[in-house]
Amino acid sequence: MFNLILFGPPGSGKGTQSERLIEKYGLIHLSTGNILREEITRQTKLGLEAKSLMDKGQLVPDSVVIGMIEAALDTNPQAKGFLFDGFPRTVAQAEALDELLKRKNSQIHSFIALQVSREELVSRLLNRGKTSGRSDDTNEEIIRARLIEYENKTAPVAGYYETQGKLEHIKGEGSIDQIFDALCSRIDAKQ
Ligand code: B4P
Repeated sequence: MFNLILFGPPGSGKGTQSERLIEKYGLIHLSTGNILREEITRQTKLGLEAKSLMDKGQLVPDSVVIGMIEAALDTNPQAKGFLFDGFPRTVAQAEALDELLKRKNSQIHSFIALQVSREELVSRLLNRGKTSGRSDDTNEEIIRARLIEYENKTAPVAGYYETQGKLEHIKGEGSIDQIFDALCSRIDAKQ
């Protein structure tokens, strides 16, 4: 099994690169953002609660996303490995993930953080908002609130994996192909 966390602020390219990585390495893509948006589309109770937080640029409660990941791990017992995209976003989520994987006699093998400047992130997200229909991408104030939430609650997750000797950084600016190649060489070195 090979389990990878692709980490970085909103707009750093996690979703974009994940699409390519799962194809190349045959991993199951677990994006908590995508799962939450599916709940919103289906107008479930969870989706409606999540939408009100996401539209303010805030994180959804840990218990909700941990439960979603647990269910996704359980429904894919034969997986070659998982690519976690947008999860964990808090240290509590990281601890819970370690515990869930331990129960399956597995662990995180690689943690790669994409580094992108703040102004580039804002510009990418505003640009995506023009076509994606995502309500959290259309307003600059909400985008900046998401970046502050990231600095306060999510950035410390990198330190958690650093103490495990797993943290690696990659420059997330440049062409999508260049970044993909850099990611693949780090992943290949781990397999
Ligand atoms: P996510 O769906 O994870 O959204 P994101 O961080 O905005 O997207 P991502 O980072 O994947 O986008 P990408 O860079 O690929 O989360 C949305 C919300 O859900 C959160 O704010 C939170 O409320 C909630 N949530 C999700 N997970 C949670 C959790 N675990 N706990 C609590 N709450 C949670 O793409 C951005 C844009 O950049 C695209 O338009 C892309 O085309 C462009 N781009 C990508 N690479 C580029 C490059 N190299 N050059 C130029 N543009 C590029």
